Amino acid sequence: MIVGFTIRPRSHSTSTGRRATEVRQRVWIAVGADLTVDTVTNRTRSLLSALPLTAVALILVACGGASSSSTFTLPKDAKWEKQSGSDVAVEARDNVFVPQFIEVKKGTTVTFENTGRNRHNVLPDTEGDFEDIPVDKLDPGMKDSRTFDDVGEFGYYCSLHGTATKGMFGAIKVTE
Ligand SMILES: [Cu+2]
Repeated sequence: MIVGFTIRPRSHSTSTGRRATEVRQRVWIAVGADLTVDTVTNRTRSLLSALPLTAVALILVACGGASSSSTFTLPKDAKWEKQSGSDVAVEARDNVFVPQFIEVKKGTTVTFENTGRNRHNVLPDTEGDFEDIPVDKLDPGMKDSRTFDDVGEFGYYCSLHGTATKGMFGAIKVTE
């Protein structure tokens, strides 16, 4: 259930000595337990006021876990191509990514460069795995980079010339 309550801090003086106007903060917290506002004791109240931060932390942990467990199924006969260095390049040609399936170390920056004549973009298979590179940032001759700090396998594709599994697509395997 959802519990809403109001924190009303005691009036206090500001550094200029004027009385600060009372600030009302309304905090809504979703809790599993069947709490009602009447049963919220002072102690529970202070516990609850600490909750939003905890909730945010938990959400962040959950998101981090999701991206690091990303996997990608290599097409039959395809292999990961190991790349060395902290900066590696992937060309967006007409209409294929080269090299298509790369393996890099955590923290590597991958630069996508449009060396073709067509417009291309780079979209992760799983939204949010890394930030999209939109078409207007990857016109012919342009390049844009993304840094991969999480271990996992991140598939991507150009939505103009492919899908996550066909045509203009590729993947980046990030290892420790
Ligand atoms: Cu394309």
